[in-house]
Amino acid sequence: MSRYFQEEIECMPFEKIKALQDELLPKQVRYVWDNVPYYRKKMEAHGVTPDDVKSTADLYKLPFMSKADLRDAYPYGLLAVPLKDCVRIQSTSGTTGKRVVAFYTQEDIDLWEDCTARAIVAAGGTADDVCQVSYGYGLFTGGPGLDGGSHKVGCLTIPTSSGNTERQIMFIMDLQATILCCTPSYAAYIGETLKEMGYKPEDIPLKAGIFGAEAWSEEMRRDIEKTLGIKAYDIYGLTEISGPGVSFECSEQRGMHINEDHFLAEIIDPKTGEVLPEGTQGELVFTALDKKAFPLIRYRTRDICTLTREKCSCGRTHIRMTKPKGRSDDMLKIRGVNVFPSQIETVLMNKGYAANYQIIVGRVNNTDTFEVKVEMTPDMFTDNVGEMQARRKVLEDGLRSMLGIKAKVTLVAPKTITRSEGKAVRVIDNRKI
Ligand code: DLL
Repeated sequence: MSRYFQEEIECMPFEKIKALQDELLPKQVRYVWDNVPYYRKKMEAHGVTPDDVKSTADLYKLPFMSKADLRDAYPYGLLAVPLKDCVRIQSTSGTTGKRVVAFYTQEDIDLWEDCTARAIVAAGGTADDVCQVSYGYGLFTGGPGLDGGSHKVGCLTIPTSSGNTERQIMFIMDLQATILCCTPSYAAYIGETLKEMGYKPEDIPLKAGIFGAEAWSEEMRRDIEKTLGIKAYDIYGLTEISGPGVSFECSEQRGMHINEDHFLAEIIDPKTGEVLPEGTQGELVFTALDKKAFPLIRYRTRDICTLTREKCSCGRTHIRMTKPKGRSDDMLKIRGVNVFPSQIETVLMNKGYAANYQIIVGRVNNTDTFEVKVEMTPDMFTDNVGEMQARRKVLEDGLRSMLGIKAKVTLVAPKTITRSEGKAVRVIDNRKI
């Protein structure tokens, strides 16, 4: 068994996990208070000092951090070590222009790569595997994160980065890649291209995929698994907290285990900030328990999911999070109704379409317009008007029953919606509000 199945940590009894977190949290709060004046001011304004935090039971007393804090403190305001101790930055585009820049010491990078190594091992990876990393390399954490984990597991790593799909396929086939790491939308595109090139699932050497960085539905998972002849594992993470590997799926494929020796998770009501009991859906909040350079406490992710500590047959005891439905800031409010792109994806895929769609929202005479552009698969494509109308109606009915509001469906010819090599852009919101 690989040394990156860290059984003594990953399968710790709950009481031990709790004891570890109870020990780490007060230390980390004191560390941040001592080293990050921005956070110290925030705590003072909130009327709390490190003396008030004796265990995880006191977590609720601490103020939240959000993207707004990262923007205010940009670029160095949240750094807890001298810049000379940092060895790397990673970055992600912020929603309002300013980028989020996260800093890492070598220790932070080791911690992060341990997490992605655990994810690769949970997907069945060993030193015998050939792991193709088709997430973008560079400022995005996907490429560097999985690359580091793949090295730690001892896989032969193919650092293709994203893009140039024909070259991706050449390496998969010529070097007999067994594990593919990329966004689910790019995996679907690679699968579609392989199929067009005449490859059947049994011709493709891949056995597993580690796909994340964006919301994807169970239906999309099944579709990718079928096309590539693999088992597809979800992986979650965010730059602010380290990158991919904050949580990952095991062979059960029923939620992602959060690496609780490093990250403490809570679910809160996004409106009131109230901490919600296990099993309730809400916004995921993370505290990094032992990061050095960029140690965030109670960071609001905006991701909506639920947590469960139900026993997992893989033996891991770390708490599991459900697939995030999408970010609360990706959620569309259309005619007053909350709509997640992933709900639309579920309807389309259940009706036999691939995940090639676009959601276009606008506003005419103070009323929201809502159109879903859906690409037909080549075998559906026809110029028979009656058949097209019937197809459209099936989708419109399905969307209405899923969402409770009417959408206009436009069917478009195969290959007319731009494919994504990284995170897919599914929503075009033309409302200027
Ligand atoms: O996307 C890190 C990552 C890279 C995760 C590769 C997995 C694989 P950011 O660019 O900072 O980091 O974006 C983080 O992406 O808050 C979620 O909204 C979304 N996200 C990440 N993983 C998943 C997932 C990387 N498995 C933001 N399912 C997060 C749904 C995900 N959403």
